[in-house]
Amino acid sequence: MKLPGAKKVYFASDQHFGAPTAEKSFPREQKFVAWLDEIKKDADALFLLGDLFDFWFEYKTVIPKGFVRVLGKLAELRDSGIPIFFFVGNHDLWMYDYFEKELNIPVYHKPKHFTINGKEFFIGHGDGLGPGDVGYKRMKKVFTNPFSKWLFRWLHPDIGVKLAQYLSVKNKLISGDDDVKFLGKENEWLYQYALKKLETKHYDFFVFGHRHLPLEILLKGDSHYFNLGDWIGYFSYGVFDGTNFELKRFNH
Ligand SMILES: [Mn+2]
Repeated sequence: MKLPGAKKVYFASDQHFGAPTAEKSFPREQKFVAWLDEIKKDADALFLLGDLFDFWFEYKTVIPKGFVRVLGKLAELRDSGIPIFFFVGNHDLWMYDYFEKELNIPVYHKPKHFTINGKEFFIGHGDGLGPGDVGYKRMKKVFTNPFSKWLFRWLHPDIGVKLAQYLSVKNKLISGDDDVKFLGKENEWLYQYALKKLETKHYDFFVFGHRHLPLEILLKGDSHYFNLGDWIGYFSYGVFDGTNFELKRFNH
């Protein structure tokens, strides 16, 4: 996809709204809404790279309660003409067409190549890419299996959503092993993944979330891998000004 004239493009991921409880998540949601208000002034596009919700599941006619402020603010930005792109994370992969129909925001289930102002971007949440993460990859097969999704859909939402919240917050089953310590770039799966990807095609920027750790790593030549961090402890985001990509933190 091409965004030729985009000179101020924002990226954020891993807000995990709803966790650990709705009450505790609320100040983070307010902070994120304040950030959206801020970027509304000059954003040419906004990329949300997944795990916006700690758990999200769309039934045919029902969505989970809550998140009204962030959904409303996204609607406001979108309605004002700012393109928004959503990549699902491992916590909100059960998205269907609600964002597309209600908010006019396309939802991507796989990483995608974008050309923005002449720069080549490879963008995604980042879960399950590269070597390792074996436990999570096994769980992802269960989560995305049509039969298990069908079974879950027929559980009453009061039970299903409670169960999923339990599995996410208490059990960490949805996350897999999310170790937020930096263990050197050689041990970063997404670094290895990006390096491999560069062997077949040139990209200027690989932008992922999932890691909950803001990272800027030089790959090869002038190709970089950026990880957006999160909105739990870092309140970090990425901004592309048409030439350079930079990680920043929102201090409100
Ligand atoms: Mn996450």
